[in-house]
Amino acid sequence: MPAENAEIARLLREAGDLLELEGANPFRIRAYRNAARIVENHPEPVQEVAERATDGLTDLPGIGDDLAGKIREICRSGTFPALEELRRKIPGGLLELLNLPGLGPKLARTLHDQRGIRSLGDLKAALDQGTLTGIRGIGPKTRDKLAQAVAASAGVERRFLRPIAAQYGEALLAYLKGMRGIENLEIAGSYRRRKDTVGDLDVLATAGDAAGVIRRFVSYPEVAAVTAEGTTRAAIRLRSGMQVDLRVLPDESYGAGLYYFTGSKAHNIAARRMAQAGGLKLNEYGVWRGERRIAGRTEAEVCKAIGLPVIPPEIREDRGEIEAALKGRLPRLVKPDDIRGDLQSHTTDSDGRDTLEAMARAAEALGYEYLAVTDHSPAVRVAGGLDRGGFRKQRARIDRLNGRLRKLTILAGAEVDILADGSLDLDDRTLAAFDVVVISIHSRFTLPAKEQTRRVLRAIRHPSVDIFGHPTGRLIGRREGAGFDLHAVFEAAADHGVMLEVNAQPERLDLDDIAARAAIDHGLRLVISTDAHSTTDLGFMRWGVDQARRGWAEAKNVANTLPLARLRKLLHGSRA
Ligand code: DGT
Ligand code: CA
Ligand code: CA
Ligand code: ZN
Repeated sequence: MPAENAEIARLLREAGDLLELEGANPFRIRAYRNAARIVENHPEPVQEVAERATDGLTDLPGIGDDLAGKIREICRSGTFPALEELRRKIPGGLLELLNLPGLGPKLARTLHDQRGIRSLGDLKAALDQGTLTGIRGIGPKTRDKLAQAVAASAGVERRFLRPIAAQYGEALLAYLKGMRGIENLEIAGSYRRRKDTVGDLDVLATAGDAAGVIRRFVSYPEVAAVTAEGTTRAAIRLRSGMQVDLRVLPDESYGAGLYYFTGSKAHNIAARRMAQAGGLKLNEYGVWRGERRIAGRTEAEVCKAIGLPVIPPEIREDRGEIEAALKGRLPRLVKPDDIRGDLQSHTTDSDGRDTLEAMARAAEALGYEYLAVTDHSPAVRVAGGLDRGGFRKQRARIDRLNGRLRKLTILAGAEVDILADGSLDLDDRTLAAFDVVVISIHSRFTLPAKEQTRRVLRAIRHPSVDIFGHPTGRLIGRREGAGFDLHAVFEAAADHGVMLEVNAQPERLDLDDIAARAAIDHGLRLVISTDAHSTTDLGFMRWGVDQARRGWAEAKNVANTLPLARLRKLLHGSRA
């Protein structure tokens, strides 16, 4: 069994977190986290890289001999000695505390050293009993914040970003496929609906030998616990914490089971109501007229029996898709093949990890017609933002590079910060000279809604702006987005010809599905951009396309499906 990249990354990250709790050297901590990110985003299994050549791993950016050794050790044994030592030294419950918003390693260490708090449960008890008084650095405000965080965490289930779920899910499917006699095999649920986060995986299979499939499933080497085991269904928890449900279905029910377990629950209820109106019963075993099953083998057959075309799983959310289907008005959702270029990317000139030239070659290799290079403006100091002189020099290099490139055109752009008062972080003449201007928020996410709205509206009205990038600024599971009035902003964007981005970074996917659809309903055009900070990040496009599909986006709603000449006209038009 190869170790998945996500699993290797998880262990490296855990080591980084534990080191941070220990108060270790920040450079060591960062080295682990960088390595985790590199491994996680690497397009091929890192284990294969390691096996191919002795220096394969150290060729990856940020991975030296030491980390390479640890990764090889993970591939071999599922862990590495330094991590095991850290785990022995530091209680695992402390890691759980770090997941609370506002609770950093320093505070976690104080809680541990001063009051022996080793877990979320300990913290809860200490708060309840009021024993967190009299600790230096922990005043009433901090206690309130902790109490809120603990209360909020109670109802929160753990969800996985879709690409991480994909790595665990695909590896499990590959393992199950190794069994002879498996026929159909698919992951249904939110995963098949391509939702941005996945609560658990719902695996469906058909096979002559159901008991054999169950046996193989519960013996998967990555299993941490078997939580249910029956004759046709079982459930496991993987070492990563991912839960997986398995159902082995009879052939004649596979389509009905697939339809049912793909969901969503709300869609199922609406579909069942439709079936009932036609005198039929719909459940996970089939479509029934009285006692007789009239469909069930394939999803297409099931849908046809209840009078529906097959609705793309991405939009099965009971948000009007059944009505649209009945009227023959289902959207023709945008596809990865429709994408002709990427409209947000970064290079080593600001905080990207690859050079302008390398980014251009990688975009060309993807078959793109254009790539907008949009390095940061000066306000994002940690990102090494460029000033007007920096952008001017970069422009000259882009012009020379465009002279040499055969198929690809680099569009000279910038990702310009929206400052606190809604003004932009570059002067008007500099802004007017770009081919494409993306604006975005990188600070002050918590302004009151009214102020935040005023700020964004002012930025959108600037005549040089083309695209509002990762509009809310949310980071899934880590940061709520900025709370502005989305509809007021959409209206202003429509008035000023500003396009809205669906940022394809797995942690952002911002706009989300609902907001993307609202933008389209406001007559806005979307762009799907990777916001790549390296050549491999350009591969994030598929996650952005999935999110746009969940927002009912067709190719015509997405600007970067246009050929370059038409895109240029559109960008030029927005400057009018
Ligand atoms: P998740 O796992 O939270 O990301 O979301 P899902 O949609 O994968 O939900 P899950 O795993 O609880 O259930 C998988 C599918 O099974 C769900 O999308 C629809 C179906 N399902 C589950 N419970 C019910 C139910 O009570 N009624 C109906 N009609 N369908 C259900
Ligand atoms: Ca699920
Ligand atoms: Ca489930
Ligand atoms: Zn950046």
